[in-house]
Amino acid sequence: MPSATEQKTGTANISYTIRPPIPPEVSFTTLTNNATVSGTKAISANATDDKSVNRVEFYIDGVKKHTDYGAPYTWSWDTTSYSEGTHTVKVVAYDGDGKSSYQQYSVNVNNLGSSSPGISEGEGEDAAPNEGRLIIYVVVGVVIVIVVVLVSIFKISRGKPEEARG
Ligand SMILES: [Ca+2]
Repeated sequence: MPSATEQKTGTANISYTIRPPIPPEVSFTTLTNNATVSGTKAISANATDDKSVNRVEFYIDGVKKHTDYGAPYTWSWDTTSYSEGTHTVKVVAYDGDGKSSYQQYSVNVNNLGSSSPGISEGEGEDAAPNEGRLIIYVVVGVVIVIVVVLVSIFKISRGKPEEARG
């Protein structure tokens, strides 16, 4: 049976390798671990894959807040709606095979401390009095000019009768 022999030979020569899907890699690009954040913080991630990255998801304290389907993978996190103190920020990248990987950092939300909000309030308090002072200076200046002019006119008008008398 020559055909059966051929089939056996053929089968023996076939070889191939099954490779498991390779998960993507993801990392924060603008955030550092244990960073202090305030206001609106831009969270950016770099994601790569052997085939293609499907999406990157952004999590705060384990709650998904945003999904970005195209690079650059970014999300603006409004930290003012979160309590002061430690929170976790996580980015998860998925590839087309459903494989995923993540990176997670701890950050310190500080919107009430001695950071930028306090400084901006101080600038605001300084700005208004400066405007008020400027107005006062202008008014005082105008009043002084008017008084000087009136005094001059008064002296002239007093001087004339004296000259007329003398
Ligand atoms: Ca992959």
